[in-house]
Amino acid sequence: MREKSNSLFGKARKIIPGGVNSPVRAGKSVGMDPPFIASAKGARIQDADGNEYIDYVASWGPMIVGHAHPEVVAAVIESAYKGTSYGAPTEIEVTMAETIVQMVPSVEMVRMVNSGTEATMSAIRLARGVTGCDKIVKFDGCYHGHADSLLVSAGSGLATLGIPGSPGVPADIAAHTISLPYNDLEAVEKAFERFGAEIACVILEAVPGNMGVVIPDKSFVEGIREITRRHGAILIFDEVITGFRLALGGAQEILGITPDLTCFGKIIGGGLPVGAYGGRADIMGRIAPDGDIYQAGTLSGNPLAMAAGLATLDILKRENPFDDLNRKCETLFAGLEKAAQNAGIPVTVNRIGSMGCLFFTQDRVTDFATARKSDANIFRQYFQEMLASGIYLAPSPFETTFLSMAHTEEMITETVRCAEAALERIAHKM
Ligand code: KE4
Repeated sequence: MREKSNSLFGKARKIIPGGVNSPVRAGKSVGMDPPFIASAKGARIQDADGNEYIDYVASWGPMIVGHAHPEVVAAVIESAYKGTSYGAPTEIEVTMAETIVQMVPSVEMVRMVNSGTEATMSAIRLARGVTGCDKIVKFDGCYHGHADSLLVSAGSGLATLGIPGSPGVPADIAAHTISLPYNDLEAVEKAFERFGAEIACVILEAVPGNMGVVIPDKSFVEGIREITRRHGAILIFDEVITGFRLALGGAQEILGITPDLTCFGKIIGGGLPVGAYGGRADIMGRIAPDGDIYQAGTLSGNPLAMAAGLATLDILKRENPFDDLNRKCETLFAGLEKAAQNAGIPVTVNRIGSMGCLFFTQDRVTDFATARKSDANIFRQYFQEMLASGIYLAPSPFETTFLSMAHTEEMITETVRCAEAALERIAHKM
């Protein structure tokens, strides 16, 4: 089964916290030790014991063109032979900036960083610096990385000042964060009535993927755009997941909303460490060294990461796979939903483009409170059954299933067949 993975995990736990370099990989919520991955190609990954899986994690989103795409690999190799980092400006960084500006009309200027966390952390500092305000608004269930101001869980009720979501986050930092229910425009109105003059920005996942997938009400995002404009607060779209995934122009193209700043990550690195934030030139111009708001990074714009990201974006621009990705994702989730219904297991599907999620609840899922009604015990069994059948899902009920260009109809049919058997077995144990 997974002797090599288990042995590696045993060693890892002694010298890496939790045996992993990012908590969600440990799979605590699915009650099993994680397979250690040895290689990947297209839509398939192989673990250290040689077990092969169809991969729907896609490295949490970046691998939209598939693993080890020949053009991406070639670009990285070619770049590596010229050196791996200079700490100096390069032409490829200009090309990446030009590409993002061309693909996302709301972005007039962009700064490269090394992760989604750095992108959102920097965008918030910029918003605070430009407005002179300290408070920020986020939404329960949205994850924007692990910067202090964003590791905040809401107190009960609306327009409540945040409380630290993790030890180590000072209470007086968390107190500047207001966390509200997603899709609740009235709560946003109330927060601005109460704190309007103190609010620097509203940050949201334009289509959340970190409470499972939640579909924004059009009136919600349109309302937030109007409220932020009315109060002079900066609207930040966190498109670390949705950027270049839902469309060439990301979720903002689908939603028809123009944010003031956008945060990117994942796909723009093609699997290498990259983040970026960008938007209105009058705001971005305040960033050092032209401006007075500081942000920096030794490896920002790293040539290998730029090469991998640009190769990925070039493939997306050339192939324009979004309709096909949407169709494949629709087929997958229609099959999964039918499998659950045939097994008599209540399920709700939220899906948009190439990202989707099964919630084991019969209620609609429109925010974190409703997402949490999903039966974690059924999800745990489902995850374990699917992994045993060779289907690699995100090891958490509050993540996203990602389709890539490398997923074939045959793989989707196989996945649905595995789900039918898995859900039947689970139903028989209920
Ligand atoms: P990173 O710092 O992990 O590159 O990006 C943080 C981030 C920001 N915004 C959104 C919408 C994100 O989804 C993320 C990171 N996503 C998680 C899982 N959905 C990364 C997985 C992990 O933490 O290992």
